[in-house]
Amino acid sequence: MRIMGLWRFLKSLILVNKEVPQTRGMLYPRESETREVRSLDGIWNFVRSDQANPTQGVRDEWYAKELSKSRPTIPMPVPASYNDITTDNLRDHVGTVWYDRKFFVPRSWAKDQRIWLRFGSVHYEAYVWINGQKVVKHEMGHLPFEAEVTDLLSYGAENRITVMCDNALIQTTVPQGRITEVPNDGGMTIVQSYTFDFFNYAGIHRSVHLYTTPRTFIEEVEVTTNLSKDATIGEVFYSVSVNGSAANEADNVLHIQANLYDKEGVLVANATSDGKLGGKLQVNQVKPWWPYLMHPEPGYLYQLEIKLLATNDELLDVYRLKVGVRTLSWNSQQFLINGKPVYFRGFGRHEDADIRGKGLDNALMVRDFNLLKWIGANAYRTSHYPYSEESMQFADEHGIMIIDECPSVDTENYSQELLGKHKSSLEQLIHRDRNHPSVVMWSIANEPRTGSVGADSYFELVANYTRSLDKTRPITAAIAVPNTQDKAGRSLDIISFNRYNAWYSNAGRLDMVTQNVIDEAVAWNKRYNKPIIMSEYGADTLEGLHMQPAYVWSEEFQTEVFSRHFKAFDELRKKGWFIGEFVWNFADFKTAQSYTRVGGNKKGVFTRARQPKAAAHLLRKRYFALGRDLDQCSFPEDLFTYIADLIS
Ligand code: BDP
Repeated sequence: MRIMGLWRFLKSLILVNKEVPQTRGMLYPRESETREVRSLDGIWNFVRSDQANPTQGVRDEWYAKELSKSRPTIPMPVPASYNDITTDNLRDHVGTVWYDRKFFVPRSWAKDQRIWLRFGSVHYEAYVWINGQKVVKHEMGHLPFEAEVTDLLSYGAENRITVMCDNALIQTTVPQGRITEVPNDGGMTIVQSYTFDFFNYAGIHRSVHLYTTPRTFIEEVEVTTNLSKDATIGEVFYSVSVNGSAANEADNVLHIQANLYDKEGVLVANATSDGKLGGKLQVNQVKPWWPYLMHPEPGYLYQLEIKLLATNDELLDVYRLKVGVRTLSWNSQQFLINGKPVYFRGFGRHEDADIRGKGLDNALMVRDFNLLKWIGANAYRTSHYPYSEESMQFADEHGIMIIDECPSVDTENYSQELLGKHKSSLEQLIHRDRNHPSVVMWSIANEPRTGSVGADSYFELVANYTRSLDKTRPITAAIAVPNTQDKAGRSLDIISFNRYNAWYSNAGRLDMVTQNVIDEAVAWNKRYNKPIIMSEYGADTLEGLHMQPAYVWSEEFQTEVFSRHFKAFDELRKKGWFIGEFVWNFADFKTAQSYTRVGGNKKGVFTRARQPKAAAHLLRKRYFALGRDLDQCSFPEDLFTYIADLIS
């Protein structure tokens, strides 16, 4: 018996590198002379299942007719998390919920086109029906999925879409959680627990689109770029794949006409491909893509126009996307963009706001970018999951560098099934984000338990898989185990570490920050001989709480904690391999309920309503000072408040 148990344990440690499903298509929906896009956002009908009976709706075929025929419905906005919309305990619901709505499909769409249904993201698992017919199932929050619905729609008529969404997290989902049945005052209840420190918001989080394509259409576009040594000539390599029957006709050699336009709309390069549908555009006097404050004209984007043509030059399809021309490189000391060393000054963040939770909100996104630029940040990490496609496009436009993180948080209990899902999350992420110039690094996990048995082979497999999908960007993970215990760093290109000196260790001891930060960064570098980033540091701070001398939770304390870290960072910068500092967190955010959280995590530099705490003003001075010192940026006029003639 004992031997059998040991054998089972040992077998669970042997992980093999199995194939994961590959994403197809999923270009961001854009209108063109050959494509139409229609939003299905708005108010949908909503039903929650009984927690004890989550599959009842499937068994009783709620999707076969309007939801309101099976259960009373309530109105629910899309996109939004459903949790904070109502006044009852929907917030803590575990299991499935249902959405439906009706929409018209115009008669004109019936002719010679294909229709696609695309979700920006549904957390965590989604099942979709159109007019009662099953369309698609997708597992994994924060990532898009789509399916063709051409043959399921009624044209010139009303249609119905039904979505079932399941928020349950278990040990083999990404991220992981646990579902348990525990006694309560009513008998037994289902409880969802998780170790990660943000609320498990759920629902249809991003936009739902219907879009049309021609019968034969541009399904994929992949772009990479290069710069000449003196950065005057840019190269844009494009590769296209096509879906549709015209691609299979023997005498029809499809080809691509690729046109590149600058910001003023002037054509700066063009090329015609052969039947392999790929090629190169050369841009003379190129304007490279630079990060914010590293160059007077950051975030420069060209527009790439891809035209799919038949043998007789008949235009089949047109798709346009923005392209930034830049190079990335890295070694054991530095990370460089366009040949220039980068020092990251940024944030860990969350997609989080009151009422809408993790729902896409353009007002919030634009406000956040205004604050990022106001404070002089040049980067953020999409802690701890992929952020909206709209925000990635915004980062491209504004020159904000992104460390793009997959949804694996506190990764543990390594198993073959988890490995498959984890790899799939990276495959979906890279497929979605590979063309964004703002994405400069992949983060394969946050605070994985990399000291545990099995962590070394698990992360080697995850990192190698990520590298096999994209060789143009380095790989990191935000690690929190002590460096002496870590088994993943050897598989990474850049080491990021999270540590809360004067908070989770030596709470309140401002005299125990600077040297500890220096010592830990040095130890990581010594162990792996790779560039080092401090990817999280900070202190919970209750807006409006003031205490002098500084005391934990006060605005004074957060300011002091930051300042002690700045001292360490400046020492470390002299060493040549310390390449960035990321505050935890950009803004206050909601977490699960716990006695360590007052209304959520309060480590924000901004409140949840996006107003600055005292430390924001200090951080702003530092980020601009670094920008001036390293990249010769100029100071905003209001950076220093006038005090007296003697001080400037
Ligand atoms: C780190 C986690 C982050 C938490 C933070 C904290 O990476 O998600 O929110 O701690 O506790 O360990 O504030």
